[in-house]
Amino acid sequence: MKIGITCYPTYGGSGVVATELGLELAQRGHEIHFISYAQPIRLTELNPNIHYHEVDVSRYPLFDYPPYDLALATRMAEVSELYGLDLLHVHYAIPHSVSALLARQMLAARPRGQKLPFVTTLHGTDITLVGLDRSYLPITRFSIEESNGVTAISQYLRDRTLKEFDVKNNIQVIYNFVNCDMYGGKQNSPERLEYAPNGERILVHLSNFRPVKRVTDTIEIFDRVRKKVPSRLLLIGDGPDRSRAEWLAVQKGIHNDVLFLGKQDNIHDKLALADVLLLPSELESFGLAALEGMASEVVPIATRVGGVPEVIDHGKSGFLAEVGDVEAMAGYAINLLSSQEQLQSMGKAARQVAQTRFCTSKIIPQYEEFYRRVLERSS
Ligand code: GMT
Repeated sequence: MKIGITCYPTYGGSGVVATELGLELAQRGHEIHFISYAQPIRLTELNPNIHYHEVDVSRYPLFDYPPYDLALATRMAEVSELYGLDLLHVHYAIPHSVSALLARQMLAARPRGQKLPFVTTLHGTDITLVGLDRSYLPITRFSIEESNGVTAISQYLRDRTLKEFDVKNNIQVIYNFVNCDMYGGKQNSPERLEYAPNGERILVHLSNFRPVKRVTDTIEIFDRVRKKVPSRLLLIGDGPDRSRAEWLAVQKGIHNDVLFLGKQDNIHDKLALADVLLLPSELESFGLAALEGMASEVVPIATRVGGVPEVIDHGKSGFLAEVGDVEAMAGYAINLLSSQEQLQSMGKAARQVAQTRFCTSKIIPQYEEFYRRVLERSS
């Protein structure tokens, strides 16, 4: 199939999922065309089946808000016509789904009347936050209803979309996935010594440092853990709450053991160094970071929110606590990090879950099958 993929190219789970999906599909012989305003951060691999089309948003003094969604729709239609795309797959409803709808209409109105069905994948805040804003809700609902196929990355997100948007579509749950060959089990990498020179335990947090991630809770948890277990905290990513977290670490006098690594390309290498992953978010529709940790035998300690319980089985493949309960999360980490045996067996159980339920080999065929059904219905 020839598939156009649109996503936010910056640091964020939906862009990561979209890019990894494109890479996996390209490896399976599909022709993939990424259409976005910048090259997706994880699109580093060269592959003859992968094309990238940049959307140029022209600026004009009259435009206080340059109309990206219109430029995107135009590029989607143009690329689809030039390369004969079979369908578009947009990740994150706002505004991508609306642009895809416009592109479909533009092509249908041409003399040759090219069909361009589109699939929308809902990722989380497009529904739970942004989509519920009154200024976006009606158009988001409309573009979801107009989609030729809709998927959600967890049962939680599907149910919430049906309830709060009252859409009539069938929404299929296709879980996020991880490449279990790339994210591997533990090795005693010499790099670990660079971060933990005295054999300390390593905790890790990976996010876009937005308020919903509660990054300062990771500092609070780590502060408690560090008092009981010699350890260090690696923070991967960047975003609005980074300086608050840095300040808190300084105020607590633990900043020498809290390492802010910023945005990283090879997440799998860094995750493989850690023992425990902290994900104390206010809300996660899935929690991709937890899954990437699990595939790397890193035990996740997360909040019992949204779709996270669909990924982490409390007490078996990780631990869950209530939002803000830093005492409980620290307690789980201290117990786990104090027992090498439990740490190892739980790390292996976590990887086992990633392998059996969320591996690319399981999930990518579900997308292929979904596309086939959309194409059949639209032909
Ligand atoms: O809202 C965000 O955190 C951004 C969003 C994204 O586009 O990166 O994340 C959502 O999609 C991820 C990938 O499917 C999920 O793993 C995250 O749980 C989800 N975030 C939220 O629901 C808050």
